[in-house]
Amino acid sequence: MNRIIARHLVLPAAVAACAVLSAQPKIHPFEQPPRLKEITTPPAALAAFAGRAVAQTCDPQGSITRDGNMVSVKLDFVRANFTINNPDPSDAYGGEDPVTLRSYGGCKSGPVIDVLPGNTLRVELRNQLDANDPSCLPNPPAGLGLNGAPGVGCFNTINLHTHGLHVSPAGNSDNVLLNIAPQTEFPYEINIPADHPAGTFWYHAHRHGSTAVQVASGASGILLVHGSRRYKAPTPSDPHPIADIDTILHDARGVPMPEQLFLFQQIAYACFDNDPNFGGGPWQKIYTTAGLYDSGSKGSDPKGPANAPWTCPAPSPGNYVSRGAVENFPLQLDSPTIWDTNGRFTSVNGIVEPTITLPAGEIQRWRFVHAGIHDTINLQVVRAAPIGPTNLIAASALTGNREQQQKEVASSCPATPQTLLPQFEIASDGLTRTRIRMLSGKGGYGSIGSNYMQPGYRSDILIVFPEDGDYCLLDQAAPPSERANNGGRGQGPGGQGPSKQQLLAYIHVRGGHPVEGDLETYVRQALYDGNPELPDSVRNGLRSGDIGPWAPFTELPPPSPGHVQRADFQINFPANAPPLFQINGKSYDPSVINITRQVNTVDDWLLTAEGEPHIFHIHVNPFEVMDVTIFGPNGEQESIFDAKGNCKESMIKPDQQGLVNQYCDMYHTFRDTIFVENNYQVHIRTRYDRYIGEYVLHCHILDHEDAGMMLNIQLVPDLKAPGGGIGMGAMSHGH
Ligand SMILES: [Cu+2]
Repeated sequence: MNRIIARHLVLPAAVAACAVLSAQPKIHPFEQPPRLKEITTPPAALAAFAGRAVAQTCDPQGSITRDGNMVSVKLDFVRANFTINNPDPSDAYGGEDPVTLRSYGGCKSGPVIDVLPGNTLRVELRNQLDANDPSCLPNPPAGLGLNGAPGVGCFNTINLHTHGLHVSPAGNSDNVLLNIAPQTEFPYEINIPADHPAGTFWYHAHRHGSTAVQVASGASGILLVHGSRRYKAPTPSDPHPIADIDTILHDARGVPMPEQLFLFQQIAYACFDNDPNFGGGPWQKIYTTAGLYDSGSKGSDPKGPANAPWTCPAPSPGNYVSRGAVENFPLQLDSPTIWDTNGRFTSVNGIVEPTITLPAGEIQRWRFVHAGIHDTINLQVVRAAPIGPTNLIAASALTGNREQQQKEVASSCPATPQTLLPQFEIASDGLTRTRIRMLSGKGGYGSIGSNYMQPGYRSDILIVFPEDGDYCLLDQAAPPSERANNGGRGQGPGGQGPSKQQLLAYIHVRGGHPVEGDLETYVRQALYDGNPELPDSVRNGLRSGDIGPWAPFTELPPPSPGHVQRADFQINFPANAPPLFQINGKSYDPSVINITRQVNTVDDWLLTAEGEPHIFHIHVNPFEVMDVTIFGPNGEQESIFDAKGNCKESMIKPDQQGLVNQYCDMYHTFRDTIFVENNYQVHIRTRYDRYIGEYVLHCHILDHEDAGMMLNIQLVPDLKAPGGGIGMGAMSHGH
């Protein structure tokens, strides 16, 4: 590791000369998220993952024990002290901001949990937070809660949601209606069915009212279901045998493609002035470059503290600056533009702008998880300008706050059709696609090389770097006219981004072997060459991008007539009252079942959003994206897709990141989370497979969810039977 650092620390003279404030930029090597200590030897199917020695600088609190199909995880939920690197040279802490955050396991990212289909995942969740929780009082102090949005608060009460897993939502399983109070332990038991698809999933806090505060603190981790089911030929009785993409991602000798995990977090820490003489209690005043930001200064002055980057001044006698924390919902989370203005960086496995080093010519599997709460990440991989005046990317040496870095990023990481590196997406939301989707700068519809990720999304890509050089992993900014929040009507600020460019990681490609020619052909040929045991027709399919045999789902049957549900997302602004965050005209009421459906039936859903875009997520079952339509000039609906399922050329603008583009290549794919843009209608279909119980659908902009944008849905065995098939029809629960 030291050698890598030394090699890239050679700074061009221009940088060295102006780097007065910080002696030299500190390089932060890319790290995988931490893994828990394995008490037992993992089974062979996991040895390459769970058993491997991954460089990690944080040992999470807890452990994993495996006994046959039983996987027992001990996991502590704690308030942990650590630092988050800050590239701003004026940072008072020398580039390492001290923070105190709620965390699964005590590290910046939750530990990775590796499981197999058929495993029973037991999680002994120990909530070690302080039982004295002022945010849980009936009338919490001003900032700790959200006036008018009942339920926001109890930031020390948690639970555990396994996002994307097809498991029971009831009892001790993936039940987000549970409240695990501080100083209690709870045994989760999640039965992952033997026919569960392998893929990239994640877990996060989901207790209504504290979800956003906790996830914005980093309370999330990656959950991988690894699969070893090899391709089987279809038969009349089993026309689509289950097979895992994991089994074909290797070379001809069986050496697996190296795999990297990317947990993107948007940790919204602020340093507060916690003057004990201030009557309103702690967590009311945030330090910014424009003075203190509090509920009284939450105005619209563009130069005021409400719109200034947050800072962490050094403590001194007479000032009571806190460590970085996420404690104040209205100030830190409840604004569509706060992630733009607060100056914080999207981190990768807890590290801001880490440096990845890898060889040319090596095909790697990168698993992306968007664990942020709020803002779009528009992922691009871009070849750095080879001879910049400063060559900051080569030196891993960008300094400055986000604002200051933007100019450098734009010149060092120019995104053009020539510089964009293709991403070959093999799975979206953890579920293997039927065809490899190429995101590239070269030709074709939607081909702007961008991988739009909304909070909750996952994307698995294959990537290969053709030659030595320096590259940028970018969250690319969209021009104002194409920002999600604009709604196509020229209104509003650029909330829910991506409105400001950010470098997510430096990529240094050194050694290996250069790739001549077309990367798509190279990747497809590698899959062909790596799997000589497959039947010729299937193997030839790989050479044309067909990975259908490893996709877990085939087309859903149409629903019975009348099986149409709606989810209309809307923020309503009543006079003289706080805004109401609603779905279908209702804010969340934990005591009400909003929708009751029968298990093993199929529904179509129509998703819409008004005013600003929202993100639909439903638990337990994935859905199939049937269509996306847009209002035509006369109010009629027009599909964005042509007859083949490709985005219509007339709908997209070449070389730009139009809003339509993020839906291109979603036609008839399966997902569990989807962006719902203003003026669009998203048509999805889902089968309520296997599991009964109560669970939720909600906006995955998590401050919206906490503020009320969530519904309860109940699945029952039989809608026509007494009690929906649950209990005795005439059963009385009273006395
Ligand atoms: Cu929303």
